[in-house]
Amino acid sequence: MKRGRGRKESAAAKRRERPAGAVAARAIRRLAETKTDPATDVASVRAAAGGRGAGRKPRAERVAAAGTAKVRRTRRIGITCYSHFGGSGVVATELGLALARRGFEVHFIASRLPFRLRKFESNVLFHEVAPASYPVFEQAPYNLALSTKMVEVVENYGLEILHVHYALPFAASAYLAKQLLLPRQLGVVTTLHGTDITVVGIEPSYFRITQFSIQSSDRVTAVSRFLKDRTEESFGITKPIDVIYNFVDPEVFAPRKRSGLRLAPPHARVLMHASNFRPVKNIPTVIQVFAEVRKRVPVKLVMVGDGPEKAGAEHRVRELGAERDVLFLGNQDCMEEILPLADVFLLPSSSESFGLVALEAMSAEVPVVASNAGGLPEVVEHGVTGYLHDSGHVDGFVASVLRLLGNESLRRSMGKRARRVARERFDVDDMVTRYVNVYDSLK
Ligand code: GMT
Repeated sequence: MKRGRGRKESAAAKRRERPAGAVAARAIRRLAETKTDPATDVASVRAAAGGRGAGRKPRAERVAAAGTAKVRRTRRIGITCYSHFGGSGVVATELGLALARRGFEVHFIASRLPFRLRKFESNVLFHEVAPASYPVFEQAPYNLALSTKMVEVVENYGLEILHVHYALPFAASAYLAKQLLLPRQLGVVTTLHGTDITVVGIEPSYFRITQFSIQSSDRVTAVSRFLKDRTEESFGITKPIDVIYNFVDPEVFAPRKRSGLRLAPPHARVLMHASNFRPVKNIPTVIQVFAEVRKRVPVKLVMVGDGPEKAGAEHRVRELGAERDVLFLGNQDCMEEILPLADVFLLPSSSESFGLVALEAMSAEVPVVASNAGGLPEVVEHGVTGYLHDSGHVDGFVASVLRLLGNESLRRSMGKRARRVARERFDVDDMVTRYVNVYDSLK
């Protein structure tokens, strides 16, 4: 590559090193302020944020206290995740935003701006990984460009920790970055999300590298007990794995407000599904359940998301002659506006390590009818916050959906219990505190 072109490209790369959101100057001013604040220590921040040892204050107060409490020195962390639609990217982004509000300096290192990074937050910067292409490459090696970018950001910004979400290939890239940086110490935390363990990680072509990079991470977390157990069984991982559940902000995912938004006429009920339309989501069952329910109750099916199974689902809906009753919304990033419009949320996955969208529905007071696969029973309690059935048990799903749609007081009371459980067991502040504890244990 010619020198002149290299210089031009590195200028372009510098422009990509930008704080997320538009108001870069404000972010930089805030960064400068936090960096020089010598006053107190991390424990007081944790206590202010409602961590262990802190009296349980109202959430708004806890967040405000966490945001204003002073830290001895700013902690700098890199977060790598998939930026496209998907639960692991949502968790990584919401965690990063919450850490920034607690005074961390957060550096997202990814192929593009994570889709949920849609609000401006000072202390949050974004570094784009752009692998150079070359005619010899069959595919540009993203993993290597990622390791290189990780090294660069750690060195330039003094990061102490890299937290990667989804083992493949991010834990391997972080391992390589750590080796390249020696003797400098860098903590690598890997969060396992689902198919990195249950589907793709166990493929013979990835098994050994997945196993090695999990075992080599300094700390490993999994989003459910199911996923922790499965990781230990499938990969023989011997190092401790902390279970930190996914979380939801109940102030964001809240019950339906009186608004003009509507997905169905007043006499019809709304059955909703949202996913990335991959085979594990069991999309044919969603359509089958809807078709059966529709024979008995006026109902609209709202399908949110996109993926390989969507075309087949659209085809099946046309075969049923039900186009007018099914709305395929495609990918949407304002799920907090859409989920509360559902009467029942349906998630019949054949494999699901957690089911973040089910939790978001619960937080919005929508009862969930789901499969009992993987970690879903840790989120949805059968007969309390929704109903669980084997993923192939169409009649069970139909009966549960009809029971809820036919009894408004049952539907409402289950919805309320679902929201209470979401608040009490999966609160964002509690889970973020648990991640901070993991970072603290690296010292
Ligand atoms: O593992 C995947 O399929 C991708 C991943 C994602 O990015 O959406 O989904 C997993 O992680 C989510 C966040 O932790 C979990 O809520 C999903 O249950 C999990 N998906 C599966 O296990 C199929």
